Amino acid sequence: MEQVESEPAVVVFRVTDRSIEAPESIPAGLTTIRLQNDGTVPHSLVVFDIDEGHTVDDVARELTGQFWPESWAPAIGEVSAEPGESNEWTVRLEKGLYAATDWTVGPDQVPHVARGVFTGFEVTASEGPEIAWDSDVIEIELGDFFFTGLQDLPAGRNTFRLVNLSDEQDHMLLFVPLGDGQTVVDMFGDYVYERDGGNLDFEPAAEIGWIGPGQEVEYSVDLDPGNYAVVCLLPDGHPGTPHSNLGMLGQITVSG
Ligand SMILES: [Cu+2]
Repeated sequence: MEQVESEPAVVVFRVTDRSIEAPESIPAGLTTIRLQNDGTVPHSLVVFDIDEGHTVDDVARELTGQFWPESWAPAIGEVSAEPGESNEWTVRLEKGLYAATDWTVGPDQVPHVARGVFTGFEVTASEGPEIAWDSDVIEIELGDFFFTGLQDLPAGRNTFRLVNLSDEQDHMLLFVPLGDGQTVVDMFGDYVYERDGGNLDFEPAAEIGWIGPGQEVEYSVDLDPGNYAVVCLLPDGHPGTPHSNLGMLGQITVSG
């Protein structure tokens, strides 16, 4: 199909503490998925692309925590946002069924899913021309267990397109500020996975969310000058060794 240079369509997912409001039907194509957090606590939004033969209810039934081993519904991205704020990523939606949720746990330790923060939507065939990916981006490949294309960056907004080359592993990238003289090995060399309950024991400056096997996504992140650890902390199995311990760790300098 012929491709045109144009901004992707933006679809807003309005997340409250008890619901997600979003269109029930979205045309296929390159789409910016925007989380608008209208709740009172931080929320994340993750979207699953459901294979034919499965339903939105199947996802609801199988979704028991912030891990997702089901290969019939890969995650196609995740963002988080503070109350009153928004965050977004871009992905090419194909015709079919999708589910969207906040699978994290609230400050009261209750999973947001249990309160109804879950929805399904259908992507329908598109009539219009196909919008091309932005060509002016930093390309990063994620594999088992490495990433390519990581580089020092200018301060401010940088846009990445990430491809997960794996057949079975989910991947993500965190940018975590390093202290004076600290290295990524000091911080994550023997990291022990402590994210159960949604709690991190460090403060990431930016997060490029959950990317299922074979998926391609585009994220923009804002970074201040400094040195950063760049890691994937998803586990190899559950429980399992963090991917950072298997090779998915790097270090970059952001210059102002
Ligand atoms: Cu990974």
